[in-house]
Amino acid sequence: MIVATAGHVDHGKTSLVRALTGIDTDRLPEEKQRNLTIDLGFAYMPLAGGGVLGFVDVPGHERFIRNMLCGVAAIDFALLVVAADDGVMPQTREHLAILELLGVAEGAVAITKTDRVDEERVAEVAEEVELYLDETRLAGAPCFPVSSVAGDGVAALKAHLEARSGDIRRRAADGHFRLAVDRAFTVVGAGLVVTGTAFSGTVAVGDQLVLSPRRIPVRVRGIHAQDRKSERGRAGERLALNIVGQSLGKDGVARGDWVVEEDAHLPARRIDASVRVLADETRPVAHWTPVHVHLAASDVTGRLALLEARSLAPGESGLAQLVLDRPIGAMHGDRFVLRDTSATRTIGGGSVVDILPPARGRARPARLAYLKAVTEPDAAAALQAAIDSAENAVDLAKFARARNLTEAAREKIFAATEMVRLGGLAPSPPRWERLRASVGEALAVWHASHDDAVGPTEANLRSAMEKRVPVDLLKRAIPELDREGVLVREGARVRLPDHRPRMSAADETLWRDLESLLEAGGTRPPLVSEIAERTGMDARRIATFLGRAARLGLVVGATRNRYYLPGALRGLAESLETAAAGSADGTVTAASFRDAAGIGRNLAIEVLEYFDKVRFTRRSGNERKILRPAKEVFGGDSGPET
Ligand SMILES: Nc1nc2c(ncn2[C@@H]2O[C@H](COP(=O)(O)OP(=O)(O)O)[C@@H](O)[C@H]2O)c(=O)[nH]1
Ligand SMILES: [Mg+2]
Repeated sequence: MIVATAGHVDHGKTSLVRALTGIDTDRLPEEKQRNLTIDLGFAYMPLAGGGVLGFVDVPGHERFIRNMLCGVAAIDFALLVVAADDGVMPQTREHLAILELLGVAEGAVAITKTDRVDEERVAEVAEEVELYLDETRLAGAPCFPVSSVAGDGVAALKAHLEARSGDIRRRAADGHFRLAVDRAFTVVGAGLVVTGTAFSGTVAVGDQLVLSPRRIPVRVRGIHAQDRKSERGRAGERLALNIVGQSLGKDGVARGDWVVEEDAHLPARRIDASVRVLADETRPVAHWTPVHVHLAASDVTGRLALLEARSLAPGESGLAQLVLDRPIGAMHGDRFVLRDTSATRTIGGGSVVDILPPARGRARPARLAYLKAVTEPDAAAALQAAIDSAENAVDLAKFARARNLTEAAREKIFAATEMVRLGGLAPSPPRWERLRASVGEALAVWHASHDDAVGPTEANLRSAMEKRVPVDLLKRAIPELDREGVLVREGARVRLPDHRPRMSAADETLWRDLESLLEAGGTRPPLVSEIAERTGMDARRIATFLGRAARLGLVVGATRNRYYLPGALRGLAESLETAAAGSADGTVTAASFRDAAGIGRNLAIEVLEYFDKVRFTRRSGNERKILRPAKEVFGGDSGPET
């Protein structure tokens, strides 16, 4: 368990940590000289049960709130320190507000300096603190009167912390490993060491990680977990990682960086979040207000884009996008605090909802519906809600990445979700039904007005649909609709399964003549020019007609000058498969194909080039390899589009 102190400057936080652990956390010379905590201090207390209690001692002075924010970013337990003589002071309240914004729900109160006042005063301060706590998650936290000087009450507080460390549920170690760096220094003989709290996942010596957001690869050479040498570390622990990396400069790492698993490296400059304005702010917060965003150990400036209203009144919450001046590491569920740009006041805070917003339309109704759905903390429930409320479909990969879900976790959640999976896109079953029906309707309407054509292209189909479907959704839906028998794909076109294009009477007559010529030619059909010679017709007219016939799926144009009946081409493809089967390594040469097909060398080469073009085969040197079965490329009752 990690305990952080909180409270006004000079109220005895550092003294109390020393009384509990024997460690003076004010280690900087300036801190000693001024008798004032400036930066975070760390102390560890071994527990009887074998565990270790970690303490983060934070500065109370308002000038160093930035450091305080870094210290309390990922703690399990807050120790609110209030001096019995002073009572509640400005940073008592501000720290409490920050703990509340960060969602800290476990804690205790220490009323310090009891040696300076009488019992009545202690009770009075305890009551005052209790009132403030009442409106927070820390309501009802136990109160311990202590004197760090005389030692009174310290043992009782210590016993309470020991007891609590056993029953506070450890941060779940799922997700990819993420460590928020709060210090970096060089140790003689070891090299670079970074310290921080692990937000998620686990780490082991030897792991390859990246320093984010700059994406510098590093390797873990050694680990200290809760101040003890260890082979591994996990979420919720304070870790010191000895890291090495090729492109790791000496002063390459700073507070605010992350050390993460590659998959958790997702620097974000625009972060969608749910934001709450502190109730004691005096004015509403307007759209596009400049802010300091404190998230984990990072502190970055940016703007607050409100998504639901023009402003948020004190005490109000709403969806917003943090538009940052530089990218930071963040994941769904990370908490943050907002301060004003002169960094003198805490305005509010909130939690990250999504780190992969669309390039445009951040406040579109469909987007807001998605954000509202995925605000839900439970990933499975969030996904189901997002799919159920989606106008179209949910991008599964984006959902999973923004929530730092591992491969195993995502598959488990996906399997339990009611949805239709079209690759990475998932509409709800009812949405899928509607999409299927509207594709069917659009095709029927299209066929009715284009009865001489095979069917519309995807783009034609999309514009024919009453309600425009997103391009990527339609693209992924078509293969599935083909599988389900709703439509048939013919090259770039689609049609209803029972649709047969009709020809004009003139074309019908022409077709009867040409079809018999092509049929007679078999695997060696006559060239367009030869057909023209034989029939005495204009070559251009024949070429135009055959082009039309190709769109109807009656013929396939292997070149501009030669058209095959689909069956003839399928026959040639099967000959090629035979030739391939007969060779040791499954490849085909022009000669082996020529022999198997019984056609001339030049024609064989022409056909092979066509096969390459439609990706039935791939050429490398003198050989060709089959990429997919002939049945898949040339199967069905009409040939493919060329
Ligand atoms: N009499 C008395 N003085 C205390 C006690 N705790 C802290 N102090 C004094 O209060 C001053 C501030 O204490 P410190 O621990 O630095 O406060 P912090 O700023 O909250 O960390 C120091 O001079 C301490 O010696 C206490 O329990 N009794
Ligand atoms: Mg201090």
